[in-house]
Amino acid sequence: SAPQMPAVPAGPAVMTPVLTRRWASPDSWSIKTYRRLDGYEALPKALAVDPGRIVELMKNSGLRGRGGAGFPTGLKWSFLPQGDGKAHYLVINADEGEPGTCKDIPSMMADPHSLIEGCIITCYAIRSEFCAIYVRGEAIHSLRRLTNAVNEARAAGFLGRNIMGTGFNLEIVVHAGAGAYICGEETALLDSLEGRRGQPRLKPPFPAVAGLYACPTVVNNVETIMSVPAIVMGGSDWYRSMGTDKSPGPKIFSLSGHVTRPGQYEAPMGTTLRQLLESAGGMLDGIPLKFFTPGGSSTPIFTPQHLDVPLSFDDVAAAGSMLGTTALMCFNETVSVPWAVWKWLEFYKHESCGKCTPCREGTGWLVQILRRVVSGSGTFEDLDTLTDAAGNIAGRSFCALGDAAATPILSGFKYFRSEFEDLVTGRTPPVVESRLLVGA
Ligand code: L3W
Ligand code: SF4
Repeated sequence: SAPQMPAVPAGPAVMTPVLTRRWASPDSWSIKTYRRLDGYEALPKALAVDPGRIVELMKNSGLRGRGGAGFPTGLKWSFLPQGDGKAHYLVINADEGEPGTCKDIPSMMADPHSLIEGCIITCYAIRSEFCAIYVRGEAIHSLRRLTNAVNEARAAGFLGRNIMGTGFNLEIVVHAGAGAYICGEETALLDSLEGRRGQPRLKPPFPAVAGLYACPTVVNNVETIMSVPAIVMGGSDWYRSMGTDKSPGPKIFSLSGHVTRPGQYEAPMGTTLRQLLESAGGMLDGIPLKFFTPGGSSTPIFTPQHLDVPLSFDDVAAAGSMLGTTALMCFNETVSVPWAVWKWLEFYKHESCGKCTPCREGTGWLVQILRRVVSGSGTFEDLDTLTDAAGNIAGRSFCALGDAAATPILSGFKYFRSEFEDLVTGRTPPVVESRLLVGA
């Protein structure tokens, strides 16, 4: 059964309006509003110093990638070889597809110029004259908004040739994917951008060495690059005054599921789910929390015993999961864990790109077995096969999607194995009728 929710009093999350501070302003997406609220003021500051100093600033700030892995941003930028005579590229991963994640698309809708200003500063720092923003295919509204914002920025002289009279040239292209989850994996994204079928490449070489068109490329998440203008304006000490020592800065947490006020909550890294829930009005209708994901369905689930885990990269890892994309999907006591695991596995099976056998074949097996279990015709042997197959997919797949597919099963069994057993023995009724299972 689910662990009881511990009664630890805590104050509401300390909000840090940095990334979201313009969201509530009228026409927040227009260049007029952006400039009225200090927009494009970081750019001349950055262009006035040597590019290497911007890279140093990012290193000192401790900014870590917001796309899921938390890789140090300044370090990634510093990997690009200098004086190599090759083109350098910046590619923005705006393919937000991780289940539960809803931070990048709202950010691009509310404040596209923060991303564009961040792109211009980043390109200057890494000596790139071309940037592509790869937007998830379904998010056509953010594609339109970004395209308009790019046009506004060009008309204002922030893009094109000889930007602000500095001799720096830059073009930004906004590109729509076709709606494949795997294109959020950085090398599959690059293949897709080059016009090929999006499938992961072997790493190394990392994109920093051989990325877009085999040239040194920085691939960063939207929220990462949106943080750049604020760091240029405020400095690294200011940035480090928020968050934790190893995970500094503010973060946009996506709260979804059985929450009174789901949405985006900006707070310092290290804020706990308990604090975020207080800001979000608590659990819907007061029905207690049963389990949650700290960073999307690819991260091992947590239970109420983890409500006070600081949501930073290291603290979440120490507690046995991953911060991922800070997509906090909250499920109350009415939700069957096997049902949620089955739903997630249907997603991973559908999105598996088919390149490697453990993931392509394994996700299919897992789904077949889970369908039997949730419809009441599973066996104890099925439960053993589930954990065995998931354990063999994890660590043996070509990219992180295979590991991610195994994660809900392994963590679901870790905390809630009895729920799977109860379905097998018939102690609980099936969570879905077998006639409703498409392709079962
Ligand atoms: C140069 C080295 N670069 C690492 C770079 C690398 C990449 C970044 C992180 O997965 C996670 C995944 C999902 N020289 C380098 C180097 N890099 N070593 O650093 O690399 P890595 O391999 O640790 O992670 P990744 O492949 O980028 C991201 C998890 O995020 N996730 C999914 C997120 C989904 C989205 C989305 O919806 N778009 O973000 C959620 O948890 O499972 O573990 O840039 O090149 N020696
Ligand atoms: Fe494709 Fe899955 Fe293999 Fe990744 S793990 S390469 S998504 S088949």
